[in-house]
Amino acid sequence: MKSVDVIIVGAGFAGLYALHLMKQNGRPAVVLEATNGVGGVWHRNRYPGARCDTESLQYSYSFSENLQQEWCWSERYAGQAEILRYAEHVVDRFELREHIEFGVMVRSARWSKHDKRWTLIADSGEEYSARFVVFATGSLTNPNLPDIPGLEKFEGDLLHTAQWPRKLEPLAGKRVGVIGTGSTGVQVITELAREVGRLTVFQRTANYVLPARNMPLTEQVQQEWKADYAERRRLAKQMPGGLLGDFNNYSALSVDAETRETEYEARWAAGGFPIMLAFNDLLTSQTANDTMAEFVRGKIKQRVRDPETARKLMPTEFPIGTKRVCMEQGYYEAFNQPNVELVYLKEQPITGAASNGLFLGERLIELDALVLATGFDAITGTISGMKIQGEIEDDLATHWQKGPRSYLGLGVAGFPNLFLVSGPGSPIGRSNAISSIEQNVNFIASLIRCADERKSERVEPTFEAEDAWVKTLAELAERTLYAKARSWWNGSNVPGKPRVFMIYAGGVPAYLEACNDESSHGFPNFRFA
Ligand code: NA7
Repeated sequence: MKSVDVIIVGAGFAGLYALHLMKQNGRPAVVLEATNGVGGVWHRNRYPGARCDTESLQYSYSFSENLQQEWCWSERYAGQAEILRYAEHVVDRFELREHIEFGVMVRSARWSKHDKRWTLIADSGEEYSARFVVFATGSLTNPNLPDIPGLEKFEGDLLHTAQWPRKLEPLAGKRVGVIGTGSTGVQVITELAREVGRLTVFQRTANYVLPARNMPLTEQVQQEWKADYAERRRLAKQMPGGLLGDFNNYSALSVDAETRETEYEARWAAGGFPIMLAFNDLLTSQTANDTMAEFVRGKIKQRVRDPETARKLMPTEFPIGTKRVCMEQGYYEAFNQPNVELVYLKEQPITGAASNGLFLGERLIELDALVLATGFDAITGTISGMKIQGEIEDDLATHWQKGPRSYLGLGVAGFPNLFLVSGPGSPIGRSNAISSIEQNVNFIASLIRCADERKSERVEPTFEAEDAWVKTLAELAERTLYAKARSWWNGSNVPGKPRVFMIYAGGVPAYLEACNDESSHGFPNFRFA
């Protein structure tokens, strides 16, 4: 049995930074990674068009000023291959590779009260022992698959976007179907529309899809950022989503319709998430939200030529921003092409599959390939898929059966010396993922250091702190419109999953304050023993 101080599960951006920090702190650590490469979500999601929807100058590590200065991003939003190169560069630059074991799928973890250690067991039966375990398993890892009757009969290529094969016969000229119109679907549809013979898009719910306005990053822009990177990072932490943007801290209803329109137009033209910062009540007031939703519907109407297709593409079922808005570059124009057809599943449901396509009632849509852009059993799916047994009777999945429980999204009462990076209860999904990861990992590292200083063999949040945090999360979510959407943020995208808003909705500054309060007061809501 391999024995170390810290086991980190997952070699995505969270796992890599956790490893770097443990190494820097002189703590023997190993990363166990299920796949054969680093980069997590960027290793798995190799579908055509895969690209980050957060700007690359912000979607990057800040822990090393040298790294920030050296690395040059080529575009405003980096594509999958470039992000993967960045992850590889970090691994080499900080000499992490020798501490990563690839192809190790962790199946279970058991805490020994007697030894005060965790034992992790991999698929292969191999065992690993550690004092601390850090689950850096990502929030978008386990694919969510649609339940289509007879899908096993389909003989074409069946491809989930998060399990895209390295080698695939080109789809150019073929008949391809895509199910799903979330961020992934939007990207893959736009890309495939250019090359396939016939593309059928199966849409269950129309989404708000906003212009990304991707472009090459000029030397000048990069230099401006690099000249005061630290200050920009500091300011970003003061923004609700941890991303720089011009935030109007007043109501959409406090200005007249013309002013609102001008504001939306300017932000539409600039592209990116900052459109959601146009007013401070877009996610709390239905009336305010309606003003922006209507603006976006108007844009869709202008861009899609066929009125019937435009109608189907116009989102009406949930308030804008209550599930992650999607970023596009030519998405709506794809539907003006003669080779692209939109099927609105609420009007024409898929009734079954055949060896050569999908049935919509009597009609068979013949397909050579079917792309499932159907998202993830997000945030909790990967962790709940493992059998994690702490000190309480229930294993972690059972403990979370009615909805996840954690303190700060970082630890779970009854599971000593176990930490989560970007776990349920953290701002993941509503924040800059990499900044959140760095902050979470820094917190965990200082907690471990504190446990050592106090000569504690175990540390975990108290049950009271966990209860209070779960209550806070629910109260914060209740003040928003988030419950109105089906999304991976509240688990409602996966049939049977409890519908609980799993993300801290109080904004990044308030979350950071809660974490900083905790650490600056010596972690009063953690039990050291
Ligand atoms: P999302 O955002 O969860 O989107 C999944 C899409 O798949 C969405 O349009 C779903 O429709 C659709 N879906 C899911 N299950 C089905 C079934 N059974 N039938 C038809 N359609 C279905 O996942 P993504 O991968 O696009 O994005 C995840 C995150 O990655 C994103 O938020 C960014 O942070 C990056 P629905 O809307 O539920 O009706």
